Amino acid sequence: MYPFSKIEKKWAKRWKESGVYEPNLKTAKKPFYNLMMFPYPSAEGLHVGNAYAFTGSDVYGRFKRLQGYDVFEPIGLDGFGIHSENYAIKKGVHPVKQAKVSEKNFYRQLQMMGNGFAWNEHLETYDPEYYKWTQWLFVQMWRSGLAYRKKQSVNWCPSCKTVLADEQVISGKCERCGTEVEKRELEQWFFKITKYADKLLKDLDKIDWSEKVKIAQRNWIGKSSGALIAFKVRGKPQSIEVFTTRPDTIFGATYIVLAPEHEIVSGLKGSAENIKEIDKYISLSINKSEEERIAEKKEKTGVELKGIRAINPANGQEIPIYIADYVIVSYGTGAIMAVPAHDERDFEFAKKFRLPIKEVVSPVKDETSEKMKEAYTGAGYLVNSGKFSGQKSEETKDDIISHVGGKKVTTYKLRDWLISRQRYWGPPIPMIYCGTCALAKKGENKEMPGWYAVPEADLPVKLPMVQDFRPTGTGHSPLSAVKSFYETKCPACGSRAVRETDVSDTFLDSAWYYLRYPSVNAKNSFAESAPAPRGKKIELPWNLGVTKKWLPVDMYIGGAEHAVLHLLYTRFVAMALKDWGLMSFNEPFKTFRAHGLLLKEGAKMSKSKGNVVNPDEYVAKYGADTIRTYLMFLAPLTQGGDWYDSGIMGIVRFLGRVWDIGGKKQAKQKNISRWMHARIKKITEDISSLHYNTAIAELMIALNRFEEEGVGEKDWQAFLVMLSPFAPFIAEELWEKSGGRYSIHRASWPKFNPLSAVPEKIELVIQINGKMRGKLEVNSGITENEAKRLAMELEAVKKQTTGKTIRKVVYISGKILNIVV
Ligand code: ANZ
Ligand code: ZN
Repeated sequence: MYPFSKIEKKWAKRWKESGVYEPNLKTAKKPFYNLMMFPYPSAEGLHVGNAYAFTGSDVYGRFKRLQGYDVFEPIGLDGFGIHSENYAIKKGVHPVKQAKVSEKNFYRQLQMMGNGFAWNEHLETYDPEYYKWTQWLFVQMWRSGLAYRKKQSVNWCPSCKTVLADEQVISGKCERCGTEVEKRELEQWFFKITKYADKLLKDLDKIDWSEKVKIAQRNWIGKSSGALIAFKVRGKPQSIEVFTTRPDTIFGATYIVLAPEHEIVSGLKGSAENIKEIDKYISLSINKSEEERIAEKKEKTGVELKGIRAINPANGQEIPIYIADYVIVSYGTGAIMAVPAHDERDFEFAKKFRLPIKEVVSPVKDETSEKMKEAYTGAGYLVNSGKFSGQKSEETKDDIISHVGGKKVTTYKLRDWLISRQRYWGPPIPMIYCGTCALAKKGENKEMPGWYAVPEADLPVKLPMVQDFRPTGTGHSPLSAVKSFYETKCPACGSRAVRETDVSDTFLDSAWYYLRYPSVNAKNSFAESAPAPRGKKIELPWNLGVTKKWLPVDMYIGGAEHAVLHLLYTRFVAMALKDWGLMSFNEPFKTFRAHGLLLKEGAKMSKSKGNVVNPDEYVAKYGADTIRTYLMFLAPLTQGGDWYDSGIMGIVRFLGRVWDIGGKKQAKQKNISRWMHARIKKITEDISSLHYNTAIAELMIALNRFEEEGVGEKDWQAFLVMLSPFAPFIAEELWEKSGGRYSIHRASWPKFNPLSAVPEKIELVIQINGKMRGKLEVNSGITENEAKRLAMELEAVKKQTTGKTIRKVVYISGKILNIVV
């Protein structure tokens, strides 16, 4: 093996000293902001999955730099929050102390991987200089009416002992620790992300993001257009309002279903004949999680309100009323008109409870089915629908809504962002509650008397050092036991007041970090137009000139698992900042690509399986260049890859051969060869589309040829430049040897002439046992396998090889293929 460890040390030092990766943030001519999701230290060190993602992003940044862009590739740590705190608890170390250890270790590893980071602009979310602005952001949300406090049934993780936002509950479990989430009735802080539901949805069409992430966001926002329709209750003053997306099916509504928690139930059940049965059903179902209740496989359950009937407003028919837990109280109105003929859930329920299934939409005009075997959920022609029969279902929706006196509405699945956490390791929510003002009904927001934001000038509200930092489980943060922290004065009347003791969600820290990087070392700007205090000039967390130059982010790479978490929150915050006049764009990331998952021999890496690859160990053994190239060679970046220890040797040999050729003297050469133009074209296209694996394969083909035929200096230097995004250290070393000017990472990407890049044709001689049996005209870049495949198709070869075993195939690149039988 070549002396990688000496080379890697040497160049890492030189790069840092000469600032090759530090663009001039004020004067850069062609800015390109290349960002990767910053890591959260929730473990001993960098996971090889992080190394994979970061290398993938770094290759792109290096490619752009070589193409003449001023690339800015910053890095930091998302070190505040539950993930880091949970790790500290597990280790039995105070999070303040653990943060220092993690920071050192993560930064060492990130440097070791050879990424072209602009280290001068690093940031850590637990730095008071940073979280001062996270708190500032909270204050602006409050002043603009986007932050509010409300008592509500919320998600509670009994293990993390805190509430969670809906986005942080994955299949009913805590996103951080996997514990089953419970419901608790608590007063909490929320951000009104729902105000932006429509914009968040519409603007998806304007951004170049991985399609699967866009789809996930669309589904999460869950816009649906439907109607509210009232069903009278027979002989009672009440009526039941349902939400439906299919008003066209109303003639087929054969019963009503209420969610067990629906408020009308308490008023109605008194007149039912089976109160006991109803109460029993309700108490059983309200303890189930939503996830469990709407699971498709689950058998439908429910109970009828016996003796009570609703009236279908379309045809005056009396229909029964049920309570069933497949209807969710928080969606729509918490009540539905059930149309078993055209809705799968209703169909199943009707079968079980022997309720009438009445067909009202038929795929064929004027035809009805004998007996329905399953719900027909498509569009078609109305049947059994009074004067509407015969019309197209899609076209009658509006007419039917007005016929029954309904109202058109749009609903969203998206809920407001629950932002408070009953934990220690986060930015204290910068709010103060004054009891005196509350009694006098005074405050900054009429609906929440007594509440005041901490004035901007008093930020940050520093997180105090608290020995007993562990979550309490009482619904209050550990800060609620720290008198010296929470006792304060009312900013309005000066009376004794208390601070909010919850901290904010980690995802608020990461919702704006990309804005801060370019301004870490610049002077902040002032702006007139923040939400308030009106008319005052307020300081911003960033410099407007620098922000304008560098943002929005040009390329963002990260995990798809953040689709409806970080990637949604960030867009919301950007839209709010834009509306406040503090930013000139709505969308933070022009292009986003989700990288795939890195597996270990087909399996997901996990501590419990003991199959986690530690990048340190491998870099020490093979060097960062080899590990980087190996990772990128696995598959296209967006697909992920499968790590096999045995696969590394292929790259070890490849770079070893590169090293050997680099040690030889290159022949004089004036221009890049025609053959090389074709390689350059392919590699340029492959890297642009994140198909790094095939770009590397192309470099391997080139190396084969160099070994067989020698290489001129121009071709060799072009090769090194194209290798440098993957293997930056060895490329720099060999570049220097070849007489290149420091640094290769500021050199120019080789240009290809599209005409020259047309593959050259060559003549390949096909031999059997050393005897010529034919000739093939092929592209000069042909691989051995491809040549073999074509040769086997030749009649002469077929004749000579049928019935015989092929012992070996000798391929002399671009010249001879000899088959030994
Ligand atoms: C009658 C109907 C007939 C419906 C039909 C569907 C098909 P999306 O598209 O997800 O918005 N629904 C309404 N509120 C509900 C709740 N709280 N819990 C469970 N289901 C609820 O779904 C809207 C449809 O889901 C609504 O339209 C309603 O059923 C049901 F052939 O009304 B539909
Ligand atoms: Zn948890």
